[in-house]
Amino acid sequence: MKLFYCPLACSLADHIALEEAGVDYERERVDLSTKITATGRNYNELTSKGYVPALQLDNGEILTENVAILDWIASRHPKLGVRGELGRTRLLEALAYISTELHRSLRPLWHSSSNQEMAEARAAIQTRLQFLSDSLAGDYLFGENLTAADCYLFVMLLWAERFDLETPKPLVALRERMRARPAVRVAMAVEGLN
Ligand SMILES: N[C@@H](CCC(=O)N[C@@H](CS)C(=O)NCC(=O)O)C(=O)O
Repeated sequence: MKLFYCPLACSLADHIALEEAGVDYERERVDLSTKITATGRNYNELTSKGYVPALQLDNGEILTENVAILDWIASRHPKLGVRGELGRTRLLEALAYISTELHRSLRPLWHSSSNQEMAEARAAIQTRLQFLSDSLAGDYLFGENLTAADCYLFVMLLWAERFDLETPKPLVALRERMRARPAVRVAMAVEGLN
């Protein structure tokens, strides 16, 4: 299996989840400006979506979308999932929220946007971070154990830090807790982020 990633992109969430799962996998960097991978492949031929992450399974199939990839990893490595009858649904609920509400809101900060777009984005992000902070069930989103949703949230918190966004204290603590985890340190070191 091979993860296609770009440093500090949202694919870091999947990178961390694979490290946390302790699986054997390869990774290949993608230059998003040229769409050429580290081995010289045309990334658009791998996925016409042209964005990271993509996870190539051992049978050659390509998975895309953070929600799907993180859910796939958690389904195979239940320590990254949520326990209980509604566990998978709750995990998907959190992944969908992070993807569609938070990740999406952060986009204007990465691209040249008007002052008004920036201000609206910052306000939306603050509301959504507060919601997530209020829903923390312990050290992590679902309690004392890290799940695939925390991997995704962590990347959004790194971006919030990068753009100097006001972040509720419990989420700052979660970010630092995550940053100290050996698997996170490995993924970040590979991406040149330490
Ligand atoms: N819907 C996709 C969006 C992924 C996405 O936004 N990837 C960004 C990096 S965080 C990217 O590769 N952008 C480059 C591009 O779109 O050309 C998902 O949730 O996985």
